[in-house]
Amino acid sequence: MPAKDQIYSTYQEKVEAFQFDDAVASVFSDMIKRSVPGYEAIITMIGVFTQAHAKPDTHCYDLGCSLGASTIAILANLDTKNCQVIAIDKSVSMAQRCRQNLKQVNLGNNYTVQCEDIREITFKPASVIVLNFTLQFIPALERLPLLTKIYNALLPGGVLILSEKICAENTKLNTLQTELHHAFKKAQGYSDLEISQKRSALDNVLVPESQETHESRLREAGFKQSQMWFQCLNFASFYAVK
Ligand code: GEK
Repeated sequence: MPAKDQIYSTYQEKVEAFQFDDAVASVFSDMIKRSVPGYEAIITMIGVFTQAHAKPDTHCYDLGCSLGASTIAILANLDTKNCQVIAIDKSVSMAQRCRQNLKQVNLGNNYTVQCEDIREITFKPASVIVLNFTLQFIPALERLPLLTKIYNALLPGGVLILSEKICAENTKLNTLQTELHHAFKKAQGYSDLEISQKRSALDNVLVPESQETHESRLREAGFKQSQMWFQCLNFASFYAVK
């Protein structure tokens, strides 16, 4: 059983900006499952996309890997020979815990876990690149340069899976989706206090954008084909093929 997320359960005089520190890393598996509707379905599908797109003598990237849930889905579904999986997270606590988790699941040794900023890495030729709820933490102006680097790193037929919290351009729909997301969190056992304190902590840290913004940026980065293949309330995942 993963440790229960109780980080925002007691009243905080001043809620600090959200950080991926050790307190968060130690409960992250529980936190993300109870906060992101459809998270587990997306992880399963990352395995399916990997089976369809991973090619021999290439690399698969999990950018912003946290505890390695997507990395594990990739490794468990690699039928291809000589395909190296690279999991990257800039949080020291996340990268360390990810290494421990990967050792435990014992899915071979064709992977590395790197503690780095994904904006600064040099990509190797790739067939699968996963950004599962990570782009939303990158400053808005740095998102296109990162997606362009990703497009350039992908080989023809390679895939980017991009999952994000999104906002609706229609204000009424946006309010409704936000309310329903909070209702989802309450149904997962979070209190009103936890929901509102976490929301304050994420303000200006997690910056969501609309479906339209994501799709036009994917085009600008070079992707001619992309599709929003998943949506549950204000959480979505896109599939873009080079
Ligand atoms: C999952 N993908 O379970 N460079 C590297 N890592 C970063 C950067 C950056 N510039 N910015 C943020 N991160 C995972 C979940 S969580 C999503 C991803 C969430 C890392 C950050 O440290 C954190 O571990 C992760 O991106 C985002 O499938 O918390 O909503």
